[in-house]
Amino acid sequence: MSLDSKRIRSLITNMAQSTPVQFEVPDIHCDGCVRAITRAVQKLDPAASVSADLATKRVIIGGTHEAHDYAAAIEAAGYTLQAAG
Ligand SMILES: [Cu+2]
Repeated sequence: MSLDSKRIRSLITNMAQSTPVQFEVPDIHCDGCVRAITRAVQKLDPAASVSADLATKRVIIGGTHEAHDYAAAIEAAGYTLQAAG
């Protein structure tokens, strides 16, 4: 899994920079994915609130890190992001 940070950055420019940040993650298909994404984000930012929703395939993160850092953490866990909204 290689991180395409340029692509991530271009995704982020289309998103609001304030928290909570919201990502659409179409690869979320079970509770295991929800847990994996939650773990990946909280490994980066233990204090973050993470709401990964199986039904809507959205991840909403409240925390102090930059949106692109959260995006990179989720992609590093093996999930592909789409711009939400
Ligand atoms: Cu899964």
